[in-house]
Amino acid sequence: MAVKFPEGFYWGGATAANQFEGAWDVDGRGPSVDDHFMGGSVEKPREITIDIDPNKLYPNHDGIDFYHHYKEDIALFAEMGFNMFRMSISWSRIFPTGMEDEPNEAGLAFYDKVFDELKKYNIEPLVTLSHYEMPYALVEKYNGWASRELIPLFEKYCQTVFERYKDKVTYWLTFNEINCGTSEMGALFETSMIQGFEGPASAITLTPQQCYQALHHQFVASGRVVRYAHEHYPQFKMGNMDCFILSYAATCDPVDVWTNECEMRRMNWFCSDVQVRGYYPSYSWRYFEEHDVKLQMEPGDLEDIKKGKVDFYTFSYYMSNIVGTHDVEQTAGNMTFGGKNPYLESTDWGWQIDPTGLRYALNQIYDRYQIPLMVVENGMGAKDEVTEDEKIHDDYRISYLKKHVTAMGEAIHDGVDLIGYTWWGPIDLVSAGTGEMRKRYGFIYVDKHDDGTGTYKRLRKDSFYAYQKIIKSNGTAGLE
Ligand code: BGP
Repeated sequence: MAVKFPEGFYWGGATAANQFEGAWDVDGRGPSVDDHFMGGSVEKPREITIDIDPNKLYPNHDGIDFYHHYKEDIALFAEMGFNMFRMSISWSRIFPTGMEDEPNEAGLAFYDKVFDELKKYNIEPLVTLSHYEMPYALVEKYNGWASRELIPLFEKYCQTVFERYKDKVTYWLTFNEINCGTSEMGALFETSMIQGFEGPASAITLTPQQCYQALHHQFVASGRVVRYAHEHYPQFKMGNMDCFILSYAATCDPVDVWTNECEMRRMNWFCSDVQVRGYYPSYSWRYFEEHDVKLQMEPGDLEDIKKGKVDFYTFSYYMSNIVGTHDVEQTAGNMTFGGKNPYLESTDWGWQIDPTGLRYALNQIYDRYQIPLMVVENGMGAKDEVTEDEKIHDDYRISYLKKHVTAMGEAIHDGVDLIGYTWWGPIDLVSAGTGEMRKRYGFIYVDKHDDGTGTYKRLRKDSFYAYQKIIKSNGTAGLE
């Protein structure tokens, strides 16, 4: 049966300010948390420093310099046929420390230019309000989302950008991969609780109490912001964003099946159950009891969560894992480690490639929530070779793309209300997990390297044309 995507389906790409804008200290921008992260690799975790050492390399400082290349880059996205572009706003470009009363006009003006450029090509922006980036001053003063004080500061920032861009942006996401906050490694990125910390990112220790308390603050912040948006800008569509790490039971031993169910709840369902349904799921109370979590709440918190339900559900999907109680070999993955599945192949970074899992995830999510879905990140990090005549033959990426688009077509045929797909890193950018440039996701190659060298020249890879063909036919051609 041929894959069929609905009319008006959104095709595009996804990015995050800290990973591609560069210009980290330009036009009044304040340092953001990720400006304190050095580069690493799978073997060597990213090093975090309290002070920024001019003799060290911080890859996010320059990113791929979208700040000065946005016109060229958006023209390339338009050439591929994008009708949606996911990006985030850098909070510290708008409020350099997060605590100013007045926003930084130069920062606001930059995003005006970006949105105007997108409009020129009829590309709809999808804006993440917080994508692993908060002003570092808020880490220093409040230890990130550990503190309730962040709620009003986040509200002020959101209200500022809502008012400024109300005629330019309709689709908004509150927190990127909020569910990563349920685990230590993810919480490091997601909740920025690294006050006074220096050393390898892997050395961070956080208790469940710290993680879930920080998440509670984010749920309240998200609820208030969504509610505010609905009341003041009825045209806005507000979404959540989860990192969906699908897991399968490693065996049919019922104990494995139950263990996996618990893992699916923790990793994939807990945060979206709160943000989509508007309340803490029934299973969370036992989990809190058994993990020594005592949430501190204030009157009105649960009401804010209830009144701030999202309109659509979005997620990233890269891979799947297996979970079980018997001997399970471990492999690396997105913000996590997980069991190795003997039926799947992996990328060079150990992420297991599972397009059928995407169809399965889409069905599971839609059955549970019955609201429109978007896949707002999916992609393959790989090492690319540039030939002498400046070509990049990335068949592996094309194959990954086709299989995942086919899986989405199947899910739509299954009855899932899927409305958009934005490939992660349509242009090469700095990896979040490892800080590497050589882990490339793009359809567009950027001449920028891990040692900081490079001309920033952009080149079209073979996958550029493959995606262009898929988009042009609205997913009916180019999948063979
Ligand atoms: C997601 C993040 C992105 C992105 C992507 C790929 O978890 O939302 O910011 O980076 O994963 O991960 P990585 O960059 O570690 O390869």
